[in-house]
Amino acid sequence: MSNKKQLRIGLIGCGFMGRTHSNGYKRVGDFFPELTYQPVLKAACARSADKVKAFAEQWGYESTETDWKALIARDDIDAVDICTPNEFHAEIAIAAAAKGKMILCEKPLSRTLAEGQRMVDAIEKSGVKNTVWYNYRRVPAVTLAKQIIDSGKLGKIFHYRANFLQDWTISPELPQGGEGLWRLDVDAAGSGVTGDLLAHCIDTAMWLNGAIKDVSAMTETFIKERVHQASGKVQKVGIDDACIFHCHFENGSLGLFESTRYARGHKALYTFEINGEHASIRWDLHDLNRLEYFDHRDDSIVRGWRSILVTDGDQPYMNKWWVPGLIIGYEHTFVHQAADFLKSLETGEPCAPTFKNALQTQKVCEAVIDSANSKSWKDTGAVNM
Ligand code: SOE
Repeated sequence: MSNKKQLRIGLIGCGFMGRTHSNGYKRVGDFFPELTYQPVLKAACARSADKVKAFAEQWGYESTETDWKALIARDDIDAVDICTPNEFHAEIAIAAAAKGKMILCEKPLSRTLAEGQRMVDAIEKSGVKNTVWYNYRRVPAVTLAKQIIDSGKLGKIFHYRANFLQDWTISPELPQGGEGLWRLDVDAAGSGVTGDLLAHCIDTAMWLNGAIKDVSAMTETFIKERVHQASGKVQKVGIDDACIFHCHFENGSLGLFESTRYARGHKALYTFEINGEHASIRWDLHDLNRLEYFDHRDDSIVRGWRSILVTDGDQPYMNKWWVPGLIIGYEHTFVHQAADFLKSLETGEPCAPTFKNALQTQKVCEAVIDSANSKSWKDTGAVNM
């Protein structure tokens, strides 16, 4: 009989993200045995009864629901995990907060800033614990980058550069809307690459380098019309297929960000580089265990880019896994976030990024879209948190 406290999870949305989060909950107790809380997979929810049943059997959920309102009404659910398309985040989160449920929400927080603000207001009113799954913060090499920057090793930071490149929407035959393709439908997603991919880059950037003050952006929609899965009709495409923006950070550094789903050959290439007065750092999702580091203060005869394989026990999260030299992957970032959330229940500390943190990212996303539409610089209103 376990003496752990239970965190009874109700997960809504059984797609790709439902799987990543479920895997996080299932693994966390094995690798973080010191935690007082353990997740219990109480209920999974999706509109299709067949789909949710299969999902629950596959991942070990005790029960199923086909209506999220029924799920959040249940007394045996402590925390609601929102893995739905973006269009449902606000409605579910606000209702769940009113019922006093903790909320773990998939990124981006919301489709628009106004929606995100309503979500923040709701969790502040009810005081429920909350977090948003910006999982790349919890790649050990990225967390190490944060520690190195905070230690001051880079000195004054001059430049922040990030890319998130994909190529999966190049075909004009691809419909918009519906399962798997809601990311192409502006009503469901809110925006295209800005909210889906750049949001990750912006979250990491503001975590590592502070608030983004203002932006100048351009967006492009290469395929202007696509068949909509719901109506079967050809409809205007409302999302941005590609977005490039530059910006000023609050700390005086310059930022350059690019994201597209039209970079043939790239499936999910997330990279960033930061250049400081003394040192630089760069990271690449496709080699996620490595952090590249250059320090100008090194002796000139050995000076050069170091490739740090982040697998040692004294590097972030790695004492939880195997032995030095053995690597981990994408799925581990979700285990780490689950662990940090459970830990935050013990300590009473927030589990960042909270809704409030994620709202800062929404502010930048909104300013990016406004800037592109108006062809002008926009202040973001984002603050250091
Ligand atoms: C889109 O293809 C996507 O799955 C994003 O929605 C995720 O957030 C990103 O991590 C990978 O790409």
